[in-house]
Amino acid sequence: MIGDVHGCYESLLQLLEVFPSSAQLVFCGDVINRGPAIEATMLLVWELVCKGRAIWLRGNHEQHLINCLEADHQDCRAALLSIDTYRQLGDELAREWLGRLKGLPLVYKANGWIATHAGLDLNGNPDLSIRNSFWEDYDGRYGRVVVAHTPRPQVERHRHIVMIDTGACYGGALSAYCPESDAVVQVCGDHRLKKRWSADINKLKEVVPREMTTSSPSVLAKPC
Ligand SMILES: [Mn+2]
Repeated sequence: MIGDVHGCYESLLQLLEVFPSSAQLVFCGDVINRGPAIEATMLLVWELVCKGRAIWLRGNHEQHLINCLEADHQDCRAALLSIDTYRQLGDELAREWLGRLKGLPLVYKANGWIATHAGLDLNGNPDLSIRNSFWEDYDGRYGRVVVAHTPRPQVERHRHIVMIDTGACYGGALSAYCPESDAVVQVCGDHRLKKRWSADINKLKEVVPREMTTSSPSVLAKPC
């Protein structure tokens, strides 16, 4: 499980170097916005999805971009221009991503634990922005829930909830958490790293397909 990447491409590259190519990854949403290299980050994560190595869950930031791209009135122009991803990609490229973003799942279910961006509502449905009411009321009935969305100084393991976002784009770390082993791996957020994303982005554009052609993510249903 990997917390909010938020365009921190360098951090994600460093984190991925830690894992063997057989590692099965789940991005817990909010891959986009805020950070310095959003398109490169999206392409890198999408490449992993296409190879069957990763699941990219939808976060509130992906949902907001989808909503604004789909709404077809003047108010949304201003909303779109306030979205970092839209400003970095431009209108045409952002709209090219719409189909891929709309295909992102809201929840990932494994054996004894599930993952979603922020939490579950009272009916057990994923809510991409929920905070206190989930933390206070969730009784573990759907298993342990791994969430991101709310940055913490460190990964927090609570009785029924694990919070894995450590604010990579705010000067914190980018964290990965393995629910089976309870292990945490962290790298620095992008603000401390040398930038090499601009050279990588053209290479990524050439090799990353726009549509997902494999059906292999089902292998991720098995715990690692
Ligand atoms: Mn979020």
